[in-house]
Amino acid sequence: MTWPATRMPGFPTHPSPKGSTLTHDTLASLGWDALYRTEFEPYADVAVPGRVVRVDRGAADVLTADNPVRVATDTTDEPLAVGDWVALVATDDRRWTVDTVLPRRGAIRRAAVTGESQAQVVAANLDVVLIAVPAIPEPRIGMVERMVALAWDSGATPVVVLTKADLVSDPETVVADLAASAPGVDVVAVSAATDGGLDALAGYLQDGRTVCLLGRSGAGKSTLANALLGAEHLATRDIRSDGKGRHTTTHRELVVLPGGGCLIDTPGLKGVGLWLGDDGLDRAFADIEELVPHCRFSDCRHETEPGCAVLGAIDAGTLPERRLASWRKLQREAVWIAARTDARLRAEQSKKWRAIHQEVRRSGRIRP
Ligand SMILES: Nc1nc2c(ncn2[C@@H]2O[C@H](COP(=O)(O)OP(=O)(O)OP(=O)(O)O)[C@@H](O)[C@H]2O)c(=O)[nH]1
Ligand SMILES: [Mg+2]
Ligand SMILES: [Zn+2]
Repeated sequence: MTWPATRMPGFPTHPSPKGSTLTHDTLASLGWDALYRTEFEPYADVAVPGRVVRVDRGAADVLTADNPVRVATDTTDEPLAVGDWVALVATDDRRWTVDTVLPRRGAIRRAAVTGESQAQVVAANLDVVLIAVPAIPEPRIGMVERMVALAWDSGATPVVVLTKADLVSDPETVVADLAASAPGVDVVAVSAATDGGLDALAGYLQDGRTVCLLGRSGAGKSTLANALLGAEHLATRDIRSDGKGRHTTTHRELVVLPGGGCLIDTPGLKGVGLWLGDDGLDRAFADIEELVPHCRFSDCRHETEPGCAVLGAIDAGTLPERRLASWRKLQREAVWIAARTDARLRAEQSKKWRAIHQEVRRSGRIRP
């Protein structure tokens, strides 16, 4: 590993392409593997591969095998996301631009904001999502369930991290509550204040792996990231200011950990407007999904039907009623988000076609 753990100010803007002698070891530490190499093959003659570590308005920082570089992004068709693998080409004025974004293996996405049909990508190509849940105030289970679903949806493995464990006398109880709401998901208690539990995270942070921190504002994400970095690299909330409703972290950033692995810190998520797909929901509610095939009727709605295995488990006390309520709520939300996105997509398409028809009528032909 040759990359410094912190971002260097004043990046050189021009790495020297070395063609076939690229030090793929450095890229491997960032997660570059045989499949990416194959996907990059068509560009290999003219381009160098790199990983996006930070995106600003109009520009992004990209790590390449040689140098970190800053690239203009106003030429890319699709907005870049932190974690993207890109092919960079040199321009005439000896700068670099993004030629293509290699296919994303998965991403954390936020549902479309007003006027857009496309989901916004929070971070791409993740192996693990650490869901930061502070011990105080008392965890909101619904939010945790939602983030677990979101993480599964991204193709990554979620891990629930109880942060600020030093603030409660019985973190084990909170861990048990969280575990009940996240079946099949590891739950780890940590304290950045005492460094307690940090070694339990080491197993997830390995060379070549990408780990993303997710959680509401003030959950302790950047503090945890700094503890893992062993440096005060990321800004954290001042302990003296009450900081209510304020986001300390304002941009997403990928940092390379000294012990190996890439860590992405993100600004606090409010939870609403997160993109939810069916796959993520099915996995986050695996305890309910397992029961469904045992319902007497294949179209059981788990409401009043006789022989319903889900209601049976609630009666027997093996499934908390709250889980069924959460599942219903998030399913409704997923349906709503999908419908809204479809409607926007249709509206945009019909607008495009109207414009084309007008153009055809005016000029008698379709412009190339
Ligand atoms: N007691 C205690 N306080 C902590 C711990 N970790 C973080 N904090 C405090 O929690 C506050 C918020 O921490 P941040 O790391 O800035 O939170 P964040 O999740 O990055 O917040 P945003 O960037 O706004 O999303 C700070 O005042 C930290 O000092 C911990 O392990 N124990
Ligand atoms: Mg932060
Ligand atoms: Zn049923």
